[in-house]
Amino acid sequence: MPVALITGATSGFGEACARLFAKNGWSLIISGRRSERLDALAKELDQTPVHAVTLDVRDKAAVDRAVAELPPAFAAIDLLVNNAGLSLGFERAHEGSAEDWETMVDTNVKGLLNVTHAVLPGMVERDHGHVVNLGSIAGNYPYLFGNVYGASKAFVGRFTQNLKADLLGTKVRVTNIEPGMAETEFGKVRFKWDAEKAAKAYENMTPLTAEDIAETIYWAASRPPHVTVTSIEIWPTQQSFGFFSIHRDEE
Ligand code: NDP
Ligand code: 8X3
Repeated sequence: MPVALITGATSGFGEACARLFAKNGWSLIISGRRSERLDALAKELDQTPVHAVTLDVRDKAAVDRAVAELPPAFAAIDLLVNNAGLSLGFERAHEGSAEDWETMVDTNVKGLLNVTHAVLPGMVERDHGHVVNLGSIAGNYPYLFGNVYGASKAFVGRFTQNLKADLLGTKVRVTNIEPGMAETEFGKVRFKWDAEKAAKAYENMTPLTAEDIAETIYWAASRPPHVTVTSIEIWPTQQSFGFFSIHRDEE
């Protein structure tokens, strides 16, 4: 059975990926900070071998320990879905919170590096594996209030390309998935659990779903070994460059 490590499996894309990969016969290492959600997901997927690890990706020592101490059946990771991430706050840069900026960089940039650093050497040693990163359209195009979040996702895009360069000569693949607006807990986190504001962002448009993204990740991961999908932008039909429905009220 192939093994996938999914970060941020307690919600949204990560949780949908866990369900889809389980359905397709994968073993799973699911991780996130909210243990009770990991336990519930493991229970739901009771036909699937699941190893649940409560983990904050910002804690490098904990990430290293979690990967070093994997039970033997889960130790050879075939697929890493570097999904844990967040956007915090939605304001112009000169009004932004330094603490929010630091949390975004620590999670979306350094957290993704921590997990990659712990997992990638094993993949190269086995000459087999796939790293799927969660970038965003926010990393490719600027938009109002996107400042640090978009920059953190631009990092993910370029890091993915540079991994591709470094991995030439190995059979390890890398992919950057770059979604537009998808309705998950992401909006609630971005608006600090102001549910009304979060919902407003999706007013008069049909956002992507977590399942849309899980299917996209699954498609990229299930191409034959000689095919690497380096990046996929996936947009809601009713979103376009620089557009958020909430801007109409903010400006
Ligand atoms: P959710 O908020 O639904 O899920 C985010 C996940 O990340 C949660 O499981 C959360 O788990 C985890 N996470 C956050 N911080 C940490 C941390 N420090 N350590 C470990 N896990 C953490 O959002 P989505 O599913 O929508 O987002 C997933 C990824 O996709 C993110 O990287 C996001 O930036 C990206 N993305 C989202 C888009 C969207 O519109 N929804 C579009 C484009 C990209 P827990 O809190 O339990 O730790
Ligand atoms: C999140 C997608 O469109 O909110 O990465 O920037 S968007």
